[in-house]
Amino acid sequence: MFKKILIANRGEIALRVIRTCKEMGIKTVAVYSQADVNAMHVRMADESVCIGPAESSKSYLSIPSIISACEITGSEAVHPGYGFLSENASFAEILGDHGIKFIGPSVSHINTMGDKINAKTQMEAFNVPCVPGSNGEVKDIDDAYISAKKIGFPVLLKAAAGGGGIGMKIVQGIDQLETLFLQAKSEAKKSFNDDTIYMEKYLEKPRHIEIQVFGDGKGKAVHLGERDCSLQRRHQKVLEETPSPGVNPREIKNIGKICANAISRMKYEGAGTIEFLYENNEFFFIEMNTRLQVEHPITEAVFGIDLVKEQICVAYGIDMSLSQEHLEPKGHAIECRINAEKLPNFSPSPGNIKEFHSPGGIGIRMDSAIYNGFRVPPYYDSLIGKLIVHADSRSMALGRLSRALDELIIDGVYTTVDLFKDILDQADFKNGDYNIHWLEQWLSDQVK
Ligand code: MV4
Repeated sequence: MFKKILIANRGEIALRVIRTCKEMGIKTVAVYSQADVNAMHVRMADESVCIGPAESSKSYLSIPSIISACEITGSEAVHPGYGFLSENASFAEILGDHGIKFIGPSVSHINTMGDKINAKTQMEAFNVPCVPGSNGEVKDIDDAYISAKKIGFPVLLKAAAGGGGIGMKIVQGIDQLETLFLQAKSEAKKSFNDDTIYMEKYLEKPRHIEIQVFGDGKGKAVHLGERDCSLQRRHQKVLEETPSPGVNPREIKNIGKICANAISRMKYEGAGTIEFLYENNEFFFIEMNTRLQVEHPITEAVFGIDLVKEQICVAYGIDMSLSQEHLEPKGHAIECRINAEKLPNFSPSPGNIKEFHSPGGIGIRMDSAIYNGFRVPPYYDSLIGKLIVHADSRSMALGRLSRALDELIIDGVYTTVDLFKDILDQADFKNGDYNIHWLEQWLSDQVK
């Protein structure tokens, strides 16, 4: 097994990875920016290396600094966590050139899935159902008219280099097509320095359902059910749950099998997430993420596994311990993302944590890197913790979550904790009756 792993991340996910490494007897190296000198991941790791100033671009995104940190410490592998360099193919490639193992999929899989058109083409080739669309780039306005006519309005223009909703344009009718196509192109150029645009049928009220997959890189692959990530605001997920209250287990088994087959045929290595929109009992592939996701703990809860341990094992070349016939989800899990943010605008609320008390008891997992006296820096994203509950049924999980939120104390910064108490009181949420627009609609009704 690896003797030493460097974690190229910060916050709760750095701790998450360090915990598994410790349990496996692997030494850990933390990297940190000058703003994170007192961060918990630095204290928890066996060694630590300062990799630059506060700004991410000069520290957590600095490939040369991280390579140097690996060489100085003799790290054999790097876990990238999520965000930062986790889906950066050049990073994975340069690590490889230095004889350091990137804990994640191959450079070519990261590249393929990073281009949303290639990702769709690849998935379609493996019989994964996709949103009807342009089958590739929409090159010019003539092309746009032809595709829109074939697909039928409303259509959605997306950037091939995109994801996260940047540069997306909903086109309701033919008279708006030219303007919005040119806008989409120029926004994509500005954001990604790549103005490649494609087109899809716009689905009006879908749920966002993602399937967790895992492969050994040699053709063995499994799926680990779904996560319903429909509750989001401005493309930031707020709460995730599994199983989805809107999809039945038989449908999940079907789509899961299709996903595992695709992962097997492409010889994908490690953890991945295949994202779908789900409407009128149908799944439509939109994107694949080649990283471990923020919300992976709800999958770990219902399957009783450690995804980071599995990642490390396949990265080292040990035979995958997961097998589909032994993977049966149990109960219900929900994650709340605790952000240092002030409502109603969700504006970042960095500052000093005066008091932090984590909830405990049966079925509670609190993943966080804050502590009493910790100063939440203003430079990074505002996630300061994740509260995950697991119980036998959805209604018991809701009761457990409500209890845990009451126990949780975070003083000194504004947080999203009270938002979850309000969401739990809504009949639609209790009934599992929501789609990707529900949260924003409800939030805007609140303000009125
Ligand atoms: C869509 C869609 C409707 N129809 N594609 C938003 C971000 C990007 N990852 C994909 N997104 C969407 N793609 C088609 N063909 C609606 C969205 C979308 C969305 C998707 C998932 C979760 C929340 C969302 C919020 C608004 C729009």
